Amino acid sequence: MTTDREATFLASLGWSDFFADQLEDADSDLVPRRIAEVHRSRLSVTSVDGIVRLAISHQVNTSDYAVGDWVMVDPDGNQLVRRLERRTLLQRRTEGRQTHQLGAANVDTLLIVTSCNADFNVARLERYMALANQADTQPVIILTKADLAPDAADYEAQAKALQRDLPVIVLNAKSDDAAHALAPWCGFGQTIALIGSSGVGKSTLVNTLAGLSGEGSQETGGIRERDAKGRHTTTARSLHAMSGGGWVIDTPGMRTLQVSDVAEGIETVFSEITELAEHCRFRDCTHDHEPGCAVQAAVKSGTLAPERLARWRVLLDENKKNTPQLTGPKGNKVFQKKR
Ligand SMILES: Nc1nc2c(ncn2[C@@H]2O[C@H](COP(=O)(O)OP(=O)(O)OP(=O)(O)O)[C@@H](O)[C@H]2O)c(=O)[nH]1
Ligand SMILES: [Mg+2]
Ligand SMILES: [Zn+2]
Repeated sequence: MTTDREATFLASLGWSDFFADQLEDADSDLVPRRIAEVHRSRLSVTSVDGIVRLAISHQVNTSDYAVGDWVMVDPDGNQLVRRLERRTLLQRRTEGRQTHQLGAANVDTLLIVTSCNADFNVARLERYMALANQADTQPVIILTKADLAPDAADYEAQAKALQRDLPVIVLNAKSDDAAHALAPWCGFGQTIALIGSSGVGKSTLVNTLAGLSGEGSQETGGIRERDAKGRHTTTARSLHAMSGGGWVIDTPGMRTLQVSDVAEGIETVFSEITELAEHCRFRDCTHDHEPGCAVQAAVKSGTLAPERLARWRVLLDENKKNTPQLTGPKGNKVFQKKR
C-alpha cells in the first residue's frame, strides 16, 4: 500500500531489511514511520508530508522512545501501534539509577563535536568515543571554529591520536564547505547524530547540513568568551533531512558523561594499550610495578604517553563502579557495593 514516492522516502530515512524482516501479517494495514521528536506527553514522526504528531494511548511512556526509532503506525488517525527493534542505540545510565536514558536510535555515525578552543578536552572525547563504539555507531570527531583558531592543526593532531583510524574533520560549522567535508557520512539512507558540550556549534552545523535558515531552522546561541561555555540553547533532540539525502539528529549540549556498560567500547578506544597488555609477563599484570610489563616498557620508551595510560585507568574504574555486576541472588543484576 506504499506508493513509490513513500518507498523512496522511507529508504532515504534508512528503512532496510533489518526493519522489514520484523513485520508480521498483523502489520499489513500499518505504515512504518520514524520518530522525529520525543516530548513528555507527545511523539512526532517524519512523513512525506512533514512532521506529524502521533496519537498515543495513556499506557505509552514516551521515555521508552528515542529520536530515530522506527515505529508502526495506523494511518487512520496516526495511531502509534508498536516500536521495531533497534539496530543501534546510544544510551547512558542516569546517574545512580538502574534505568537508561535513551539518546538516539538507529544512528550510523556519531559526530562528536568540540571546538578549537577551551572546550577541547581529550578525556571527554574518549568518553564519547567509548559510548559510540559500544553502540556500534562509528565515531567521527568534528573540530568546529577552525576559522577562529590559528592552531587548529594542533587540535587535529591531538584528536587523531585518540583512537586508531579515527576520522577527524576540522571545519567552520557556518560554511557550506562543512557539508562537503562530511559528505561521506551524510549520503542517502544514512543517519548521523551530533553530541558535545553546549556552544560547540551542533545546531549551527545541523542548519548547514540541512540547509535550514530563518523559520524552521535550529536556534543557535552565543558562548561566554571567558571559558567558551554555551547557554544550553537546544533543549530537545530532533531529526532533520540533509541535502545529501541522509538525516541528522541534533541533541542538547551535555554537561558531563559518566560511563557505564561500555567495557568493549573502552577497549576499542585504547586498543594500543590492550594489545600491549597481551605481552606482559603475568596474565593478571596491573601494569603498575610488575617485572616484564609491556605497558610500562612502552611508557619508558616514550611510545605510550603516561597521561593516556592514566585516563584509561580512570575510565575502566568508573565503568566498573557504574556497571551492575552479575552477582545477585539468581544472577540478578545488582550494583557493586561502593567501597
Ligand atoms: N566562527 C564560528 N562560530 C561558530 C562555529 N560553530 C558555531 N559557532 C557559533 O557558536 C555559537 C554556538 O553555536 P550553537 O550551534 O548554538 O551551539 P550548540 O552546540 O548547538 O549549543 P547547545 O544547543 O547549547 O548545545 C553560535 O554563536 C554560533 O554561531 C564555527 O565553526 N565558527
Ligand atoms: Mg544546539
Ligand atoms: Zn603489564
